[in-house]
Amino acid sequence: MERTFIIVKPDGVQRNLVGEIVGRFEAKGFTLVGLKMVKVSRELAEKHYDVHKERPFFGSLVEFIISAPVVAMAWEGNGVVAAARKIIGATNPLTAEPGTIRGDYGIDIGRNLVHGSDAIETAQRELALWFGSEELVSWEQTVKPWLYE
Ligand code: IDP
Ligand code: MG
Repeated sequence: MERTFIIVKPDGVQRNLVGEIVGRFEAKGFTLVGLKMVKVSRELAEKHYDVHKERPFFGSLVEFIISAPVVAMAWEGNGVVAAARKIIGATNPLTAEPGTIRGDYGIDIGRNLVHGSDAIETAQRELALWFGSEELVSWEQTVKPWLYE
């Protein structure tokens, strides 16, 4: 089953929105298969954002993600990678649709609350970077027949 990697960034944790953000994915029906609070090291931050290392905002992005704890999560379900990106909303919270996490709770592109993997391969890379295999829990939700035909 497909999995994706989600982070509640430091702004989401500081603003007490962890429960709200976790709840969006839970209510959709996706399965939580990994969850931990992390004080991110500079090394992990730079690896995670490696694809952006030539961008002008790379420095501030890394400084921000290491500035306070984050909540890292793995979610599982059919089509979860693309669906999670829709639940999160556009990168800039000002243009993100209402009803999305960023559209409902954010203003500034550098304070957009959540990270979500942008493709299945990215999700696999990010999950391997952030979680040990023993930290990811395979389990069957008893509600599954009510979520999937
Ligand atoms: P995404 O988080 O929607 O996938 P990316 O383009 O992968 O967006 O950028 C990673 C993160 O870098 C964004 O979530 C945002 O926090 C930050 N970011 C992206 N573009 C800008 C920008 O133009 N200025 C400042 N920060 C940016
Ligand atoms: Mg991205």
